[in-house]
Amino acid sequence: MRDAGLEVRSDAAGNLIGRREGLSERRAIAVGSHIDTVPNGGRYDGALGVLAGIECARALAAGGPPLRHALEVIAFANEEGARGSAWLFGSRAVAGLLEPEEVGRPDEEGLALADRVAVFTGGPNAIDGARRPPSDFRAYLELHVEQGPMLQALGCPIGVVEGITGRVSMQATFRGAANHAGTTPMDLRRDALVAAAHMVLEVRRLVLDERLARVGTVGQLAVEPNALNIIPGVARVALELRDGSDEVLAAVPERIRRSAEAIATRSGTAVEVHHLGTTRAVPTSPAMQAAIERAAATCGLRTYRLPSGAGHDALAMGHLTEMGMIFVPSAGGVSHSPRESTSAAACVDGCDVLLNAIAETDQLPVLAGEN
Ligand code: HGY
Ligand code: MN
Ligand code: MN
Repeated sequence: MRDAGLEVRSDAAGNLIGRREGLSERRAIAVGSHIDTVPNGGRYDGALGVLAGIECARALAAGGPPLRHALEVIAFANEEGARGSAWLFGSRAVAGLLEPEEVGRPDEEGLALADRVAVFTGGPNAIDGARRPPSDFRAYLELHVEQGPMLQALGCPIGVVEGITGRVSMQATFRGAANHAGTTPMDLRRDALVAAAHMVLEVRRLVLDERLARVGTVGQLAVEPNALNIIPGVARVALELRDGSDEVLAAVPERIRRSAEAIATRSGTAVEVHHLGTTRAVPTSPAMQAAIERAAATCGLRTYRLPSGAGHDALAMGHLTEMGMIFVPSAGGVSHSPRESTSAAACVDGCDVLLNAIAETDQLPVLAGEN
């Protein structure tokens, strides 16, 4: 970031922030995305937005009209929540949206996010130091691969995101009785994994048959003692459901809880259901949608408006300031996989539109409180 004319610092949540002052206004136009990814993920999810932000800063430093506003390029930490299930961790720390319970919950290695962050920030409550006021920003823009099939299917180079999905994440731990796989009669078993297997299919049924949410996924399963010849005593599933409507998502925890308890009763097991978190859906700003469309027109590129089924740091930043997202096509709509791919030409298109969207945003009316 430094060779792009940016002063670089890291904050108390592990985000990296590069900043260059503007001609007259202190508020920043912030761009960026996340530098983490998922296990066995792809090379574009997050990385494209960070590299494009740095490239825009470099281009602006090398020439072009000086901006009225400051420019910030932010590389957010732990957007995927691969550590401790708190997704959008770095950006929600900036927006002040992290729940104490999330950062205090031990993760799969028994360490809480607050402990992990304290290692490099010097204190368990330092995460609050990452929080920033709305008055720091004029707007936030994020370039990201679509991670879906729409743009490629339409042959359209640029997506203008209308809104970012909300999500409910939960955990259900079924407890039965570990026992000998060879000597325990089938009718005397209390098999926790059988209960968890019913839960996996129930999430799918609730979404497909009852329309509980737009999508539902069980992505994690842990079995104890996890041995070939032992009837599983404990089985833990982690699940998430997503929808663009907060009202739809509000009904999810109680419905999932009821289903888990019914499965436990039928299977002779006990179940503990934890609601890990709810992230509200956030619309993008109409002014940012229009700025992106003008920027794409300047680049001679067609656009298409679409919702995002994926979560993004822009969702958290949308709680602080006007927010917009630019999508470029994903080959085959694939993401969160080594097969994730976006052409170099599409990445360049996205970067060009991001640069012009920064310039368009810089011309928007100055907000009160600018100094
Ligand atoms: O899970 C998501 O939607 C994003 O990739 N973090
Ligand atoms: Mn992702
Ligand atoms: Mn992402």
